[in-house]
Amino acid sequence: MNLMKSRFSILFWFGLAVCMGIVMPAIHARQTLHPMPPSPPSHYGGIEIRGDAKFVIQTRAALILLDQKAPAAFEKIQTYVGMIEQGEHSGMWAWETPPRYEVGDATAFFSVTWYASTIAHDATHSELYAQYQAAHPNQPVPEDAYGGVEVERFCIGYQLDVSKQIGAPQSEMDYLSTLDGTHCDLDHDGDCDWDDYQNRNW
Ligand SMILES: [Ca+2]
Ligand SMILES: [Ca+2]
Repeated sequence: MNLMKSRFSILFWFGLAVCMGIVMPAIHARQTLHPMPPSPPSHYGGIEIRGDAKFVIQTRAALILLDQKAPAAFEKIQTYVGMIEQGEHSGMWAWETPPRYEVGDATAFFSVTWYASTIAHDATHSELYAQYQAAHPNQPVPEDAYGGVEVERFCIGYQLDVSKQIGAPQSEMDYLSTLDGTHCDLDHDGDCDWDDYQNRNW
């Protein structure tokens, strides 16, 4: 009887351990393969935020920081960015209604200050697009009106100003100081086009 009991108990624990061993990695793999489900649309200051719950929390933190520490930049963002959406890469879709800043996780979760500064950077691209469009009604907006090396330099300069205002770490400002406006030309063929966008790891 005692022998039966201990054999049962060994088998029981062995069985449990085996199950745990199989189930836990399976749960882990499932979490890795499928991101969190999207949250219902969230808003901050009139800007719609779309993505999973972690992304919404991080985006709100970045917008609150801008609202409190860089109010002029925040006002520009409210004017020229209508939606911030979690995506595979980061890019500003200035010609959409409303203008949409798509953000990859590498950018959004690097730090709240870095993320906030990129929102200010991309709002500047959108502002340039909208300003050209307002000045030239019913005309297509040329790419160099809101993109290209000179525009990138301008947007990076603005991003650096905003980084200072929001108390970004020195390392982030040092990094921005090293950029010369060609960071978007990932295949080094002299332009920043769709091929480069597809190659972005940010
Ligand atoms: Ca290129
Ligand atoms: Ca190209």
